[in-house]
Amino acid sequence: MENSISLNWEKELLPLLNTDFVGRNIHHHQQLDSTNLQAKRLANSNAPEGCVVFAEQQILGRGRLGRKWESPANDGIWMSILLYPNLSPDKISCITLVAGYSVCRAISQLGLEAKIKWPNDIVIGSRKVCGILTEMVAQGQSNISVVVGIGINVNNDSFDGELSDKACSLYMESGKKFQRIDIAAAILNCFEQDYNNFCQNGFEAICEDYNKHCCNVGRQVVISGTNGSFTGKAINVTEKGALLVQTEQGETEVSSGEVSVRGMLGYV
Ligand code: BT5
Repeated sequence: MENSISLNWEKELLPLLNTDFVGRNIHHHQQLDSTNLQAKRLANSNAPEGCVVFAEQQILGRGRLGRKWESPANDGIWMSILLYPNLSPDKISCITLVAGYSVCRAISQLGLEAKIKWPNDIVIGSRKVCGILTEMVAQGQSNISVVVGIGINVNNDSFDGELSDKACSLYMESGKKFQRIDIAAAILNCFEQDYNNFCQNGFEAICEDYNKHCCNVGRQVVISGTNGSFTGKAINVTEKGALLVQTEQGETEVSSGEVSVRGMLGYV
């Protein structure tokens, strides 16, 4: 079993990376408010692109729309990647999808059947194992930094309260405890590949494979956004990263901003 307190993340993680820039600069903390907040602070001090912030525990772990992300000590990977993309704002929202795809690929390499729940969750079966929160920081007129926050439950034994039937960990799904550093390295390696591919060739470069890994495709879904909710059948995720939904009124494209998607009968 790993002794997470004594792990020297920088020393152990670097040899596992095959990246050029992602994870080449590592900040590891025992406790933070939120790795996303810390990465934003680093953006303001011009930290290098690809630097990654890890925390053993987050006190103010955040989800979208002010929701809370449970980040107990030592059981999960709570990390944020800092990027300085040279992309238009509509493309920047696809970075969440790219990161979800990378996490899904990395978990699949462990032999577990992870799926992407568009736009920002990774599930195993019908439970959430990972959530992604991408945030933008504007610096001046033209400089934009993006922080990709990834929370993945690794060695948790169980979850309480509202998460008890909604969340899972890699351990709960496989019966195996994992070295978090190996999983973090696999995610960062996949992410750099996918992110470079996306920046050079657009979301269309991964779209077909993304759809194969997306659990919403072909299902009845409830879409909830700031303007209320509607139901329909998810047809696919388009080359622009939107969810194409068949409703009684016809087809509509839902963009990945602040929407939540649920199944008709439950979370997936
Ligand atoms: C997310 O939001 O799923 C984005 C989560 C991002 C977390 C990472 S950890 C590193 C970085 N630093 C941060 O502060 N955040 C990022 P959303 O789609 O809004 O889902 C939030 C919902 O997921 C909550 O309302 C709960 O229902 C559920 N949830 C909370 N903690 C969970 C956990 N540990 N595992 C599974 N589900 C959880």
